[in-house]
Amino acid sequence: MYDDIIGAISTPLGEGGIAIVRVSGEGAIEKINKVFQPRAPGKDLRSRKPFTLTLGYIKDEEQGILDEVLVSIMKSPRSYTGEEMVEINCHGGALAAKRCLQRVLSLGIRLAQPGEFTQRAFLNGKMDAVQAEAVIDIIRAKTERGLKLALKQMEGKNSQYIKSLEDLLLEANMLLEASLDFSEDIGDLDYRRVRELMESSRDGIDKMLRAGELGDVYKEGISVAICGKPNVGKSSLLNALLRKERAIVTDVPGTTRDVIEEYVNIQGIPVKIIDTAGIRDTSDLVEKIGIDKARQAISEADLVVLVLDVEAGMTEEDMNIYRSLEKQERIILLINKDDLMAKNIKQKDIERHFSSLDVIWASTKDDIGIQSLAEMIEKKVTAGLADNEQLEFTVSLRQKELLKEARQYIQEVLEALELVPMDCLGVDMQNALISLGQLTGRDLKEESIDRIFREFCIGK
Ligand SMILES: Nc1nc2c(ncn2[C@@H]2O[C@H](COP(=O)(O)OP(=O)(O)OP(=O)(O)O)[C@@H](O)[C@H]2O)c(=O)[nH]1
Ligand SMILES: [Mg+2]
Repeated sequence: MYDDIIGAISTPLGEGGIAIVRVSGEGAIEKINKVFQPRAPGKDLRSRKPFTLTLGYIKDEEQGILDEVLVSIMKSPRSYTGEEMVEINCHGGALAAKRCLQRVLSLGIRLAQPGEFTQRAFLNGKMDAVQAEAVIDIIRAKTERGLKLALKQMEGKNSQYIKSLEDLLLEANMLLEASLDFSEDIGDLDYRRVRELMESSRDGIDKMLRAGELGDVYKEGISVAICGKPNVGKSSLLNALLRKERAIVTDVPGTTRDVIEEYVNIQGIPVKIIDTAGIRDTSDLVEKIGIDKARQAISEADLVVLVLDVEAGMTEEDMNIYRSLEKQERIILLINKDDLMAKNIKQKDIERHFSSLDVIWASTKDDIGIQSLAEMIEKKVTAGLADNEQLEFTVSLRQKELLKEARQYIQEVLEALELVPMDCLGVDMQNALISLGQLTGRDLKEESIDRIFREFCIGK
């Protein structure tokens, strides 16, 4: 437990109905009570039950009213941080909340550092490190799906799974140690059993890493670049995906000059859609710069939608653009303007030139193929990642590093199992257990703890 009391505004700054000033630490109620005047007589904060709300006023230095507030109190250990807590609901708006906070700080309460409330929750055993990291993911979630994953992590789904992997290792370790200490009594080590245990913990780690990659898609999102020659309907496609007229659309080839980026939720995935300038040979300086930027954006995108125009037909320009694209597996071919009568691209042309690509026939004008494109994008980025056991995790970079580390140690034990003396196996075994322990935070060093919470905002 800490011996000082911390306070901060936990709601975003700016105009709003209310803001919350959060205070945590032993003696917080006593402190806040000094500047609180209940509206109904006798409702002194010290005499109130935990989890009750009290209406009243925060008083300024001259005993005048600073703000009308609603105060909730919580007692240790039943609070977010595990400590005694007070939450003051004051009026929102840049000034009102700040003045309330200043009054609180004038009582000798220290301004909380970023993430300090959650850090205290962690150090007081209210949550483990994996759960604490989930708090950041919850705050930053961009889609429903991302939020759901983060909530699962916070409930302890990852932690339980890691615990089950640890149990496998612990059992293997126990067998190793027992055979070292009491080899006369229990006979030879059951290598097969140790191998089995270690392999299933390694496979469990792999599963978690794979599921984590899928989780990343929903958490971090992906980028999709739309490319093609001028006038095929790239900007129209951007607008259709966004369902708003974001980019200028005209029948003049070379309309889009700059790279346009917009975010949209596609099947629960946060997707950055990038509309680019039509690629062609040109002497126009501005257009040339736009085309260079287009090429850059296309090379960096996770997926690329190559747009063709069914009326304009397939030209050398299209083929050149296609040939300049790297990594076939990230390309989706979209044949646009399929509403038009003039079909100058045929199914057999596609089969001949683009047999390896996923193809969508579309009309941005009639809203045909747009939903198929959304589904195709989801399918492509989740292919091979989806786990049939429905293990859904988000795995932070820190967790990923530790999982890989643990996996490496396990692998070393497995490779050496029957070849080296048993007491040499113990070190790698211990290291694997330490790596897993650091995941949930049990064996976490102080600097790693600080690193986790530095990412938070003040007030969380
Ligand atoms: N009939 C029909 N016309 C379309 C369709 N999609 C786009 N167009 C028309 O095609 C023309 C070009 O559309 P844009 O979206 O500006 O094309 P672009 O690929 O962004 O063109 P640049 O920015 O010049 O490279 C416009 O006149 C659109 O109205 C479609 O599905 N059907
Ligand atoms: Mg355009």
